[in-house]
Amino acid sequence: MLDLCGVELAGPVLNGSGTFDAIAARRAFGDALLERFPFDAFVSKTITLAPREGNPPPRLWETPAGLINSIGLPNKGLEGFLRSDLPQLAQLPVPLIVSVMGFSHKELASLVARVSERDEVGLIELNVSCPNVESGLIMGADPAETARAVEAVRPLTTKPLIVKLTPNATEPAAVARCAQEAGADAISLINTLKGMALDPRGSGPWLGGGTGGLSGPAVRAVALAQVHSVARSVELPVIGMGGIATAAQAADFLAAGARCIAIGTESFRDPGAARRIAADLGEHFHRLDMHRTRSG
Ligand code: RRO
Repeated sequence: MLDLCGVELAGPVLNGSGTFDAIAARRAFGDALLERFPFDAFVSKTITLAPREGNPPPRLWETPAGLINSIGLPNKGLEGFLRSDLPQLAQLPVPLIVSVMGFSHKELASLVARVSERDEVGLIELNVSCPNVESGLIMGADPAETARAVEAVRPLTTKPLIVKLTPNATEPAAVARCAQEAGADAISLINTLKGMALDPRGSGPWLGGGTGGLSGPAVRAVALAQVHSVARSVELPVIGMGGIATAAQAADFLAAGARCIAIGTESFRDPGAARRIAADLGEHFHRLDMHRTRSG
C-alpha cells in the first residue's frame, strides 16, 4: 500500500485528469472495467461552476510524438457533476480525486466547499493550469496568484488539496513552493505545454480555440526535468506525469522523486496502457531501491 496524503492507494498509477472517461468506459466494458480497473486512484475531468460546451472544433491536432488539444473544459457544471457523474464515479473501486477549476476565487471556493461535502470524494485537485480558457491567462503560471487561490480555499475543506501545475511557468518549483506555503497537500505536474498548429489549407489556426496544450512523448523530457526540480523543492508528495508510455519511463518519474505517476495521452492510444505499465513496474523497483538508498 502507498500513502497519498493519508489516503491509501494499492499502487502509484493514476490517470491524468481528462484523459480517461471512466463513465463511458463502464458503459462500454460493463463490470469488467471495475474488476480490472487500470488505475490506483481516479482523477475526474476538471469541472467548473457553470456548465460549459467547450471549445469549437477542431479540438485535436496530432504532432510528431504528441497531441495538441483544445477541448476547453466541457462539463456539466458543479451541480450536474454532483447529481449525475459523482454517483457513477463513486462506484469505481479506487479513491476518487475531483479536479476543479474556478474563473475567480469565489467560483473556486464554491467548487471546493460543495465537492468537499461529499464522502465519495477522497482528494481535490485544483487545476490552476488549463491552457485552453478564453482569457488565455493561466493562474498557475504565477507563484503569488497560485498562493492566493490555495489560501482562499484551504479553510473550506479538510480533504487533501492537490495543486496541478503548468509547465508554462518561468519556474514551476517556485510555484510549487508557494502552493506548499499556502497549504497545499500535494503537487501534480505537468499539465500541457501551450502549442499551436496552422490549418494546412491556409494560414490561420487549425484548432477552434486558436491555441492548445501539447502532451504525449514529445513533452516527456520537459516533464521529467520539472518533476525532478519540484520534488527537490517541496516536502509534499508529487504526482508526476507527461508523456509516460512505458513502465521504464514511469520508473524514471519515480526515481526523479514522484510518489505517484499518471498516465494521460497514452491511454487514448491504448486504453490498457495503465494496466500494462502497472504490471511491468515491478521489474524496475530494484532501480528505485538503488535510487532511494543513494539519496538517503
Ligand atoms: O479541457 C481542456 O482543454 C484541458 C484542460 Br481543463 C487541461 O487542464 N489541460 C488541457 O490540456 N486541456
